[in-house]
Amino acid sequence: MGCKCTKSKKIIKGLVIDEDLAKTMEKYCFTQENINQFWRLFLKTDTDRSGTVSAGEIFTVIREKPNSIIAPYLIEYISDLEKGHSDKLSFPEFVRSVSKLCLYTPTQIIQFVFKCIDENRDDYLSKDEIMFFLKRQHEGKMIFPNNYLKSIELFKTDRSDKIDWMEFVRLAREVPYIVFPAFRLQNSLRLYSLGPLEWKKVNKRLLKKKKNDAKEAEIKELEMQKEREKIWSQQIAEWDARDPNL
Ligand SMILES: [Ca+2]
Ligand SMILES: [Ca+2]
Repeated sequence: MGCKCTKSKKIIKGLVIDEDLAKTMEKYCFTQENINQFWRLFLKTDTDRSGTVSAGEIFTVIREKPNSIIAPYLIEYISDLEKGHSDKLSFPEFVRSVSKLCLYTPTQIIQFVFKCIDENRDDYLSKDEIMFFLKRQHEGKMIFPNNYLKSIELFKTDRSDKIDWMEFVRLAREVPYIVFPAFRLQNSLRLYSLGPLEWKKVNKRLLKKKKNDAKEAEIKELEMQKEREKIWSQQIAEWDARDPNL
């Protein structure tokens, strides 16, 4: 079932709701006011007025520096989301990307970090891949402190070249700073976009929509079942009414 909440309030000046954006609004059950808020944020973020936003521009608006420990996570997130385009986001892409990250559950955040580090995309992490991720530099300076690397070296694994998802969850518990910046990024994006309270409301609406959709699917299935039973009973009746002499 669609969401009726997208029809309230007026569209603000300059904002164009194309098919792509309308789909995102429907998917995330956004109100018109939510999209207006996103538009205001987009204009504020797009400081060079290019019509797109870059990771650097997002850093400014969420008050982070390019050498902050959350930088590698945001850069990975944007480049992974919009592969094939560029490292710049149009307005519909911006809304979609920010929303996706803001609505991630804690497990999804850890999965996202796993994906960021899994350079060769084989669904395993090697200690080398983790080291590579942590050795990132900005303008010749290390982003992560040296003791981060030491903790990874000391972390006991069954095999240092094949850390699977379950083992990574254990690592994230024992060495939380590896996932902590991603949670901080989510918090900042929530704070500077719709605000934590509004994100809670969006979550509630999404949950309600999910329940309604499940209910509708159940009703549809029952109707189909009734229809199938009707056809069967008609066929049985025809069978029973047949002339036994034929
Ligand atoms: Ca720009
Ligand atoms: Ca890998």
